[in-house]
Amino acid sequence: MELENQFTQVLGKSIADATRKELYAGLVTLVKQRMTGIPETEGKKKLYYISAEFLTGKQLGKNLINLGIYDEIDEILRKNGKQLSNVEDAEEEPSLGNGGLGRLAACFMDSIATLGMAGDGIGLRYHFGLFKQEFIDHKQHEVPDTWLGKPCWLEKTDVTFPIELAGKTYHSRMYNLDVIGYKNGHNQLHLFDLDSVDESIVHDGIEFDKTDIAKNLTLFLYPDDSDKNGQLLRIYQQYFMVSNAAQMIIKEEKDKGHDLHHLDDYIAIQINDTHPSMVIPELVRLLIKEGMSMKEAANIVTNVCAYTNHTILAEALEKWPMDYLNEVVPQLMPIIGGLDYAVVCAYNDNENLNIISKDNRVHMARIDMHYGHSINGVAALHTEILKQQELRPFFDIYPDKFNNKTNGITFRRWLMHCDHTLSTYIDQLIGESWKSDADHLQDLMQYYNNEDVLNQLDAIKHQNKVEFAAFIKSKEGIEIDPDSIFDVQVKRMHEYKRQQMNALWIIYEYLRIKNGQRPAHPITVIFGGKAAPAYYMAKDIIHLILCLQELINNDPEVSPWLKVVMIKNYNISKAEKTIPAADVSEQISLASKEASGTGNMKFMLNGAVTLGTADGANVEIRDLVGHENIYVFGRTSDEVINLYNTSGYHAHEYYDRSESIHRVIDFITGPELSKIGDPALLGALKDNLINKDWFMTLLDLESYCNVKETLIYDYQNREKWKRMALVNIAKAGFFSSDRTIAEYNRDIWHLR
Ligand code: 26Q
Repeated sequence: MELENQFTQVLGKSIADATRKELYAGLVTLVKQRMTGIPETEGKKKLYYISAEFLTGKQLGKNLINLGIYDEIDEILRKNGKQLSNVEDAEEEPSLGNGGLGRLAACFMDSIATLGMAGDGIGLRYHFGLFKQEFIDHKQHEVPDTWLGKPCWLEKTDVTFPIELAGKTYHSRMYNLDVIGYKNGHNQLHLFDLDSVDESIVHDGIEFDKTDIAKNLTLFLYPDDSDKNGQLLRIYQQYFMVSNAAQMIIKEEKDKGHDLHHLDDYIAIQINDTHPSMVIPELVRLLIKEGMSMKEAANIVTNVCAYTNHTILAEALEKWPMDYLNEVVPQLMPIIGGLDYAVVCAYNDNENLNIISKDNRVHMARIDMHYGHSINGVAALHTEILKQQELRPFFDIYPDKFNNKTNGITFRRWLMHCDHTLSTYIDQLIGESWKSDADHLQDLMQYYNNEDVLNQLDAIKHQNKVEFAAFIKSKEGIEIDPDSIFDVQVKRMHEYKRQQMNALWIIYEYLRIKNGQRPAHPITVIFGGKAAPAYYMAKDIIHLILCLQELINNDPEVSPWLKVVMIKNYNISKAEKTIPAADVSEQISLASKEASGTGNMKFMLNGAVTLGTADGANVEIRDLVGHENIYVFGRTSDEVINLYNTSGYHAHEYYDRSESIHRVIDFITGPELSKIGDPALLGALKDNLINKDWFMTLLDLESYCNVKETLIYDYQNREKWKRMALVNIAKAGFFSSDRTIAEYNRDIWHLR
């Protein structure tokens, strides 16, 4: 009753009379009031998680859950003829991340607060975040995502720091987002911006003048960096972020009366990939200004900073030309030069270790590895590859710095919120302790032979599929059958993730159905994901998928057995609707290329069965569920690495040798698809698959088709499938980000 009164009070009218927008605004106020009442977490030592991306997702539902009032608010709204999920839909989703790395940062913020650690996030307040994806003529188009509406969860503050960019001083502004943990903890996410940024300079989609820093600095996340001005803008953004971070941290420490000479007793900084790496020279610079020697400053910063690597893809390893840094951050260059000089002296000018390479580029990861005390990969296999291959020279000199931290996800959003029914049913079966100690999900194993429980889990999945089908009907205008297998591949579009392999399977299956060979069970293949604006091959893959969607869904001979759906503008809210409805989780990256994956964990937790390669965290999923509860195929990472080292893979040999691969590839430019799509784009894709195929699609295509056929056949064995689903849920506890964060703290941060 007390809560209902508070709600009515903030609304200023009765709940029954309020519109959806009013109810949303009222709940924002109510939640903020409640959060203010929770004291901010304090501790002797504080963590700062610096990241260019925080893909937080919508805040309302998560905050209600973490405050422990979700069910009560749900009930109050229901009583008044309203629906909480409907109110939640009124919130704009902040798109402050690309994908995995940004979402990981958001899950970590949730777990850090929940575990009662003092730990703030630091990032940027992008006005349009990542672009919003539209489809026109079966192609991706990018438009600005205007998420910064009112009411907003971000609180504007009076905090500002002077930031020097290209010799000019700008004044930043800090915005705060409250981070409330699950029934415990209160931290902040600090996002920095410039008041002068001008949204009106954006035109023709996401085009804008890249030279006017005062107006464009924080307009977008990772704007197209294929030209020089784009790259410079990235450097401006990165320095702006870390200079704010460093100044804020030093100010907080001084305010607390801490001795900067013992900074490493009081703070830890986690550097999320190399995007914030300039925080190292910036901190050294500021500590020298405080009167420290270069040597002492570098030592302290090394003890404070730790680096996480998220990828082995060469193109993602940042190496900025010295000229660019000289232009944007001249004040950092003497520091970076000094840090490099010490490395050159210590390691005898070993070119592989130098921060500044002979071609005058600054290797950002190398700054982190020399001047940080920890280097971690994000899954067991990934860390091994870093140690043995990609970062081998650094492992040789700093073996003790390397450690693994297998990624995790917050179960509050990825089960309690996205599948409330399943979550409540699990409570009934094993109690609620799994919500703060995820290993307890194992208790579900006692129901392995319990037909009632297996049927109930299956009924929940079916209901989720029915709701998802309605969602797809309303958003995409496509009718899909909840009794078909929902086979889902949702993630950023990238050649290494091999959405194109899934598309080739679709063609293969289409041709078989046309030939009278039907699959053992009807199947709906669901895609979702954005391509970087300048990544043509990824865009061509989207084009192929959209053309297949058009062709297949409109073919009455094929569509009862096979359908294709590409969800537009895939984001966190859409993930929350999609994942609980999935039967099959497609994790088919080329082995060795996906550092970890975190979508794979979300699907597992929601009772989908993985169809994947032995890559990233899939390996750990297999170890947990056992071979009989996962479908693994394809070459191993060792085999793939060997093929790269020996230049042993030639796609055209597969194309020439296998009649069925030949037919499938040729179909891309055949008459059926040429009528629908753009022959130039389809031709480019086909050409790439035959003559380049850098991520070895054709290498694994046959084994993929074979295992997928087995899977479809197995799906009919309902008892077997229901048990697989149960085992996947029960074994997912390891992938709680609470476990990951506890490990970061135990091995790296030592907060308490
Ligand atoms: C770098 C330089 C220039 C332009 C862009 C970038 C850039 C931007 C974003 C490089 C990388 C990213 C994002 C990487 C990312 O999301 N990696 C994913 O991180 C997840 C969390 O650890 C892993 O699970 C995924 O396997 C990994 O792909």
